[in-house]
Formats: sequence, structure tokens, C-alpha cells
Amino acid sequence: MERIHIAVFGAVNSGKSTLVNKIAGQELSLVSGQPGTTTDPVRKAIEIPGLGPCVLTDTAGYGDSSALGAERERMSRAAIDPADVAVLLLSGHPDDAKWAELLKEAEVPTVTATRGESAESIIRRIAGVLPEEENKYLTGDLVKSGDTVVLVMPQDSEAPKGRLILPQVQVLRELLDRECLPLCCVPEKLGEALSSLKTDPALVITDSQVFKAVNEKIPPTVPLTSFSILLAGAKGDLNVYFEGARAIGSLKDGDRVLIAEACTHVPDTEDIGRVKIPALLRKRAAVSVDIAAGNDFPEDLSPYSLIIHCGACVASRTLVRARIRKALRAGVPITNYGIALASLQGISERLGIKL
Ligand SMILES: Nc1nc2c(ncn2[C@@H]2O[C@H](COP(=O)(O)OP(=O)(O)OP(=O)(O)O)[C@@H](O)[C@H]2O)c(=O)[nH]1
Ligand SMILES: [Mg+2]
Repeated sequence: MERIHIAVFGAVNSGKSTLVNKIAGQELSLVSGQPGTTTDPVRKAIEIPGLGPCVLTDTAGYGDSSALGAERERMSRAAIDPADVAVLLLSGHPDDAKWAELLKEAEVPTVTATRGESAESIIRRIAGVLPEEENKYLTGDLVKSGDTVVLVMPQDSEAPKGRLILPQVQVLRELLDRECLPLCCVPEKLGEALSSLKTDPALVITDSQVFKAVNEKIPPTVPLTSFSILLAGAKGDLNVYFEGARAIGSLKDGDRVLIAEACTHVPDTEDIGRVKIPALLRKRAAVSVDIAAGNDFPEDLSPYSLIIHCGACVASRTLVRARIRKALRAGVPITNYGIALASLQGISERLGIKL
């Protein structure tokens, strides 16, 4: 289950931090009579009785006329996309209505509050506007109990020391829950893994960086997918991404492509988003590539001909879907790392993607 992201907005000095502390039942955020006490968004993972595991975000809000006011408001706006629910504290500020409208446009379920309302009452109303949780398997209907599934997981210099990355752990756990028989190997051992089996596996799931090599080693009748495509389906929208991948074919010299990464890991020389995808794109056309990492996602998407989003292993479904909506509204095609790689390596047919 993903944590519920709750973000509190309201005018400067209206009582946002007081409200946050009330909801949290503890002192998360500094309260003072001095306007502009909260500067950068304050985030904390907490357990809220009645809601469960949440991430509660206090913001600087709006209406701060000091030198940094506009920057603080920009940071507050960036807290809208990851929010599953917004609490808008109304205080009679002239911008209250504008923010109610912003939240509505972003399609974030919103609870309005006023000073002095009890935490219990606000929490009850938050629970009332939460969207129903879709609890679906990453592996969907690709596998069933008893199926052998081969997982190809390169452990190269990009892999973290001593552990597996989250999508691999999630898929592995899910296969165990679904009573499948997972067989893990590095790409170099795929041949041996396959020949150790009495029958072909029901599915091969690979890291998308080695799609091509894996595809060449497995029988054409064995279904093939990638960790990143499984995640893309669960967190984003595969149809939108497949449609977006078509735009790769029509990229022209001078076009701009936005690579959006949800995490802010240290860039590595073999980095997929910063190196591999741009290099493959540039084999097609002399495009320029911008990178947006973490919460940083451009307000204005109009300069871009294509957006390629990471697998979003650390980002919530809400954040990814908010970005997809923004891209669609701006008329900019959006796709995903795994699907872009499949398309760039000319093996999208193998994945059942019609481009
Ligand atoms: N009486 C009363 N005072 C409140 C209430 N909520 C906030 N205050 C007071 O209002 C002042 C501002 O409260 P904060 O919670 O820091 O407000 P904020 O919106 O987080 O302020 P900034 O971070 O500066 O934007 C403090 O002096 C609080 O004690 C309330 O419900 N009742
Ligand atoms: Mg505050």
C-alpha cells in the first residue's frame, strides 16, 4: 500500500503549521506569530489514526510579500502534484479562491478547513474524499500460481552495493505471494538458467537496459517484459506511454526532449536517463535533451516534442498521473524509459507494443 500524501496549503501566517501539528498529533512544524515561519515544504512520514501510513506536508503557502515570497509560493505549488489530498486552510485571503481553483485544475481532492476545527473532524473529512485504492498486481494477468518466471537482473556498476533495486524486490515479492517459481539470474547466465528448466518459463522479466540481448537468447514464444514496463503500467498509463513512444519516430533535428526522473540519485556514468536514452535518441535526430529530477518538473511543457519519464520506483502513482495529465493538456507526448528503450532498440513488436 502506498502512503497517503496529504499537503496543507493556505495563506501565510494563517495557521497551516498549527493545523499540521494538530493532524499529526505531534510537533512537526514550527509555529510562530511571525509571517513566513515555514519556508521550504516540511514533509514527514507518519501514521495517522483513521488514515494509516501518510506523508504530511506543511507548506509556506501563498501571500508572502517578502523578498522570497514568490519562490516560496513556487515551492508550495510543486507540493500539489504529489498530493493525494489537499487541505486548504481558508482565512479570507484574496488568493484563497485562486488556490481552490489551482487544486481543482490539478484534480487533487481537497478538504477546506478553517482555524479552530478539530483534528478529528478534518481527518474524517480527508478519509471521505480519498480515492478508492486500486490494489492491482504489477504482473497483472501475465502469471498464475505455479508458473516459472525468469528474472534477468544485471548487477553492473549502476546497481547499488549489497542489495537489489526496489522494482526487482517488489516484483520478486509479488511472484512469491502469487505462488510463482521465480528464477533470478544476471544476463550472462540466462542461457544456463533456461537450460536448467524442463519447460520454457511462463514469462521473462528483464531489466530494460538488456532487452535486446535477452530477446535474442529466449525463444520467440516466451512472453517478455521489463521491470520498468510492469511499473509503468501500475504507476502510469501504458496506453498513453505506447502512444507517446510513437513520437520517437518523428523526432527532428533541433527538437527538445524532456527526461523526467522522479528520484535524485547521484548520476552514474552508465546512467540510463542521462546517457543511454539521449545517445540512442541522437542516433535518430540531433535533439537537445533537458533533465528534470526529483520534484522539479517544468511548469511550461510547450517547448518539448516528447517527455520520457523514469520508472518512478520511488514516486507515487499520484505524482506520475499528475504529470501525465499535464503532458496531455499541453499536447506533448509522454512515454516511459522502458517503453522508449524498447522502441529505440527496435524490439517493441516483441513486447506486444504496436507502434
Ligand atoms: N487562536 C488561534 N490561533 C492560531 C490558530 N492557528 C494558528 N494560530 C496562531 O497563528 C499564528 C500563525 O500560526 P502558524 O501555524 O505558524 O501559521 P502558518 O500558516 O504556518 O504561518 P507561516 O508558516 O508563517 O505561513 C501563531 O501565532 C499561532 O499560534 C488557531 O486555530 N487559533
Ligand atoms: Mg507555517
